[in-house]
Amino acid sequence: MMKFRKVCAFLLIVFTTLSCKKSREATDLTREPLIPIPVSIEATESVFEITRSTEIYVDDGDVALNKIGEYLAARLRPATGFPLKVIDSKKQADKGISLTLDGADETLGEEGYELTITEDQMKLTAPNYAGIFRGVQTIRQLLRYHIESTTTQKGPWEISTGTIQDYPTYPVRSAMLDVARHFFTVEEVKQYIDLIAEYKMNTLHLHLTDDQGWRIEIKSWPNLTVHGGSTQVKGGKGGFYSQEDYKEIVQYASDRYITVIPEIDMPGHTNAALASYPELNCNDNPPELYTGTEVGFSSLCVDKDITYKFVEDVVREVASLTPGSYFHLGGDESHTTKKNDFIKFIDRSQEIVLKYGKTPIGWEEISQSKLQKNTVVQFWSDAEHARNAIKQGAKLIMSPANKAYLDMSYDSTTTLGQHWAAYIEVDSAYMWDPASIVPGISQDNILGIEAPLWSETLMTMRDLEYMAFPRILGHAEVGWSPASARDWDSYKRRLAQHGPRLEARGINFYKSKLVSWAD
Ligand code: NGO
Repeated sequence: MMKFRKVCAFLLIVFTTLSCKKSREATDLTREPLIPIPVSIEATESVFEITRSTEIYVDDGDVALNKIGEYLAARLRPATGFPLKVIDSKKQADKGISLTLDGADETLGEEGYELTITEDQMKLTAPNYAGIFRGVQTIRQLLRYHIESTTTQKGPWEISTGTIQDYPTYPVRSAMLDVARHFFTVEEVKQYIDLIAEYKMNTLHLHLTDDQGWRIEIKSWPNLTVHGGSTQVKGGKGGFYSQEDYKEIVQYASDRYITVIPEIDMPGHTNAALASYPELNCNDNPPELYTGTEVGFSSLCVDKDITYKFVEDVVREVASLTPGSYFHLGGDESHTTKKNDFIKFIDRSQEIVLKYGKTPIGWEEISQSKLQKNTVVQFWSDAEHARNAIKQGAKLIMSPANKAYLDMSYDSTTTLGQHWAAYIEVDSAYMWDPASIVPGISQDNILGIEAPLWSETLMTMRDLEYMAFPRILGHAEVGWSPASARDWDSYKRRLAQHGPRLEARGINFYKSKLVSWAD
């Protein structure tokens, strides 16, 4: 009898232990706080667990996949403390984490992916590497926020089971960084790249030149950086990227499937260049370096031949360092350039950009000139310019200043930023639809969105973070997720869960009172 009881007790323990695995608190993949919200999620209400013995399998001999596997492992190793070996696998793996292009659904497109999670396996498939990289960001967000810690945390590392199918609404989802008003180092730009990558953004627009500073080395015009890069707003010491530095940024971005768009702002916003080379001025008289924050007072001398030699040298050198297909030629606020001169300048500059194999982009004012076939126009405030652009068949990047500008203060108590366009609280930065901003312009006319971070008032990385976070998460979702899936209440709930995640990464973000931040 005693023996029978012991056996029963033993069986009970075994049974409870086994059934525990299945009956762990019900999980629901559809309720995970993902940002941007995926196109479709189906839940199967069980869990997959990353353990000490989990391995990451990638297609055999696929160097790019192996690199993404290592990227994922590097993100997960510190907090889990697990080895997470990346393994080239000859046949499709049926356990652990698998990253594969094999059998992917081509209709997912350039950046789409499918993530299938069962109790035994988490399988990420995509027709292209960019899709795998975006899907990896989803995996990171499916784990508890402790995964962002740089020191070992207590597990378990569970992920709800089910299937996610996902792809972006707009092909361009960009963040702009103004490194001209205040200079930011290569390391700081890399940090920003890492942050935007996590939210599936795919473009970094670098505003490399402005009145207050020229930040990219041009070997044929060295004084641009020697003199023109030597200061910044309020007279700090400024700085610039050597061509090697710039290449390093471009490579770092490209490793994260992010394209860099360089901007050389012309013909206005050029005081730093005008101060560096007398011959670029109509009167050959160079102005002093400028450390204020006014806009619209400078212009290259549009009638001089040397101006176009300058433009061509700069475009040639920067284009040769830039693998991405776009070159941003600025074109905003040339208030001291006569309209005809402006048009003449933009016409010639577009041709120069095309000559060096790049597609021109310019701020909305360039739609006053004759746009080349593929020239892209960036809307920021004037609906008429945007409509002129689409009349000419151009596509738009939408950066409405009163929604997408990250340098706008949150409210009247924000000590950083400006508010000429609006105060932009976290809800306002989320509740906008690129296709409804300008009457007469629809989704078909739009290539994507961009959230620009102008740096007149921003001096440090902490300043940048405070203005960008959490608003940039909202812009990332506006660009990625279908309008039908976007909803402030759902977003607010998900964003609340990102608070601890941002904190774990040490990001100085604005804790808006509109959000009930999770502890
Ligand atoms: C404007 C201006 C920039 C300023 C920014 C500040 C554009 C396209 N040009 O936007 O030079 O830095 O506002 O918000």
